[in-house]
Amino acid sequence: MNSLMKRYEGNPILTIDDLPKGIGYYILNPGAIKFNGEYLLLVDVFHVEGSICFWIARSKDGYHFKFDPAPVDWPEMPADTGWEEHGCYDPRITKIEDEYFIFYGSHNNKCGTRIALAKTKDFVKFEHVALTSELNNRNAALFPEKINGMYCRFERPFPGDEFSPCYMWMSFSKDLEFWGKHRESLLPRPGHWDHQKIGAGAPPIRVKEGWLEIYHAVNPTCDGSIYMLYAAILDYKEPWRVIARSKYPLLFPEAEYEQKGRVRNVVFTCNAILEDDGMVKVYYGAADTCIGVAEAPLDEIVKSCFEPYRFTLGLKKQ
Ligand code: BMA
Repeated sequence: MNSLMKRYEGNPILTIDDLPKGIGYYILNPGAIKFNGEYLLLVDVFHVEGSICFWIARSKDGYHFKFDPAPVDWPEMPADTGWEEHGCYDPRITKIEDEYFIFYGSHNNKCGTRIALAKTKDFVKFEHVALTSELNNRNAALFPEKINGMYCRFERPFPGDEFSPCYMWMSFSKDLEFWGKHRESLLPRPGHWDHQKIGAGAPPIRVKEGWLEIYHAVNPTCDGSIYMLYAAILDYKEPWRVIARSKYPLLFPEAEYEQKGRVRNVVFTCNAILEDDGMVKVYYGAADTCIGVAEAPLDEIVKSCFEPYRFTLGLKKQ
């Protein structure tokens, strides 16, 4: 395997078989957080009825997880939003003070996806905060600190289909409800695996060099897309400024459970956890079917962003 991150040998750590029989077909792309001494995954479950909703899985050691007996009691979308939610997916959890904010894709079968925000203090009671984007936007990841006095997030507007080029933007908000001051941030890199389509992975992690962003890249092939993970270092005060970027993927779908499933060749993350010993754990959906965890020391991930190129043909030096 060539990926920088090391897969846990017990992967996949969760599959649909860990839920009671008859619940669903696939599980994927969990939000991940440490809460009250437990690792907690907020998992997308594709139910037998066709909708997607969240179930929590818990673990003491970060590797052995057990699902709660029932799905999360997710708040109904308020009628005054005028938006009917048929599924919620790809939750990204950010802790700010004593609250956990969750940006997720709010799906409507007739029109598509918008970014919604929910919050919780205890992972039992969840509250709707706002519907925070127009149509065709997702992959929102909230920074854990304000930037110049404003909440800041990544977002990823897209043209509506799954195949056109698109990339990461940022927007800002005073109240988490209304988002503006949109600006470009990470762009695709010609000549790299991330030359076509990219989006936030995990909410950024504060590092001494600035912010570490683990993002996903989508590479088109004649036979579907390959989803992989990359890293970038962003300026602390002006995070739209890219300081360095990994030259090769942190995680590329090389394992069988990442290459075969509902959507082949996918590793996709929504949260990374920085451990006290300096290891980064990335929980990820594999082939849109099951969940794995991969790890690497933070220092190595950061270092990989600053490494020089080895194969330089036509590559942009960023
Ligand atoms: C993205 C998202 C993810 C999914 C991935 C691969 O566009 O929709 O939820 O895991 O595609 O299918």
